[in-house]
Amino acid sequence: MVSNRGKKLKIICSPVILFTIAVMLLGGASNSPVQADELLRAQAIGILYHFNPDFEAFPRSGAAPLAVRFENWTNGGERPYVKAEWDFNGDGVIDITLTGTDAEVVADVTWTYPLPGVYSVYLTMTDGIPAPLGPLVHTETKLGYITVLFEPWAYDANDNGLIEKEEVVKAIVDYFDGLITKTQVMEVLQLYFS
Ligand SMILES: [Ca+2]
Ligand SMILES: [Ca+2]
Repeated sequence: MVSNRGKKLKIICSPVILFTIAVMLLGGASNSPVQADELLRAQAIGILYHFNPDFEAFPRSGAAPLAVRFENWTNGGERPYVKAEWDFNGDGVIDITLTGTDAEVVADVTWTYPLPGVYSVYLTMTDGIPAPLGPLVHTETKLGYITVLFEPWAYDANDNGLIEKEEVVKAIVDYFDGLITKTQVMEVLQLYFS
């Protein structure tokens, strides 16, 4: 008897059923305007679904070009997750979108940063709550998360241990394109003259 009751309670406590009950209760309470309904819906979802997108990067700093692997540590919400959208350089443009199975959505991704700088990273996750209740879409923001350092030897394009004229020219062009600083182009020039 006791274990049966426990089982029933467990079924009743599943997020989808709890959410449905909450919407019925909240929706039946009044004939409130649409905006208030939306607010109640958002509150009910917030209470019933803890959805927390998260990630970690390895490594978080190093010389350009820097290849970084990102692990998706999202938890909560309703699985399977349906979409992961990564913006690795904080410019508002999604660089990689993952869809498919839950495993494919949360798969590791790798991004190479060609240029020095400090980059913010955004991960937007879409979970699997069916319409009209869902899906939930949440974004995890890590400001200034990746630091890509300047390495003058990166201009040794043919990897022969010498900075040659055409390689210096590349650095100077990058400087005039605003990709590297004056100090950085001077570092490349020093290697050329040394
Ligand atoms: Ca981007
Ligand atoms: Ca060279």
